Amino acid sequence: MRPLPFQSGKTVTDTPNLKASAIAHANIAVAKYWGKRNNEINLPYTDSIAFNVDALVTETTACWNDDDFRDGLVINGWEVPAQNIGRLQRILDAIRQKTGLTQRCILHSKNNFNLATGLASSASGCAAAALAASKAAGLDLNESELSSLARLGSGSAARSIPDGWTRWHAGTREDGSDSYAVSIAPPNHWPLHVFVVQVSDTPKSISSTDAMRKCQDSPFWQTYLNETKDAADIAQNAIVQRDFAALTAAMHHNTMLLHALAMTCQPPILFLAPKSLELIQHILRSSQAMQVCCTLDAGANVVILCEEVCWPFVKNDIIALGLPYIQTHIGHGARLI
Ligand code: 2P0
Repeated sequence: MRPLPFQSGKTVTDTPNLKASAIAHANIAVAKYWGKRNNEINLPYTDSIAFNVDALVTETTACWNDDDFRDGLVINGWEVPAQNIGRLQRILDAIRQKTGLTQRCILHSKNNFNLATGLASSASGCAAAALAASKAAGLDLNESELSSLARLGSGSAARSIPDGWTRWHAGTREDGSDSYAVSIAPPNHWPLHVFVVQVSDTPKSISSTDAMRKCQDSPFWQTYLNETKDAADIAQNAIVQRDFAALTAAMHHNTMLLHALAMTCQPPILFLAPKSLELIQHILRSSQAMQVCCTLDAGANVVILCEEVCWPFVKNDIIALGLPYIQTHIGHGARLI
């Protein structure tokens, strides 16, 4: 990456028209999305369930203009090389196709958390980009259309569009028009505390996209698919009924299935770090006595959910391990600012 200014020397403030800004939150899956029936437009095999994380935010300004000869992305003040913006390109191309716009789009994005450490920065990034760029292009998409648009950039971004707890319907159509996320409960439905524990700040050694592809060659792939086919229904019931024991069982089983599957790839994919395991062991022990559970996505960082009365104990466990953390709540969906 190289520093600003962008190649034309212009900043987005030079072209005030066709401009909009949006924010979106990262989301963490309770029932995971893992494996694609279509790699080009990110269509999953199974439905997934997630919650938005209030404290993990991407803010993006999109500006369409005639001055740049190609689309561009600037993250936290650094220009991303053109060859690395393929995900966003799919979103922007879809907007051009819908609107007939011929202009290029420059996106300026700010994350308040580390990129590519398994904390779903591509989800919040693509969701904020889809909302800002479509609005700036004059489109007024409904929630499911926006969720589908965000999905083109990164599958999990579909779930950062709706509010609170979300379900991404895998859909069955080839064109993906029925593959989008909806809210199953607002953020205040269940006042749980969320701890995002930073076990590692080093980028992942493999992207989720590549890891998913490799997992389909594991000897346990079919077993994984069979075992997870009802995971979204089970997780949704637990959330709707605010049944913490059921949520714990669903989340722990789904997390371990994914990580066990990854370990059975050749060569093995190990997302966990020693500190992740240490913290998981603490949480598994604690979960026998209080309402606390945890999950990891495709990285070493651990995300913990607990009931209001438990958070001081959970916090002490994390502090005892000397790990940095963010304490937060279930977050809202993407919105214009
Ligand atoms: C999830 N993950 O449900 C699962 C669990 C990681 C582990 O969705 O290839 O970055 O861009 O569609 O969305 C991460 O996958 O992958 C992810 P692409 P994405 O949250």
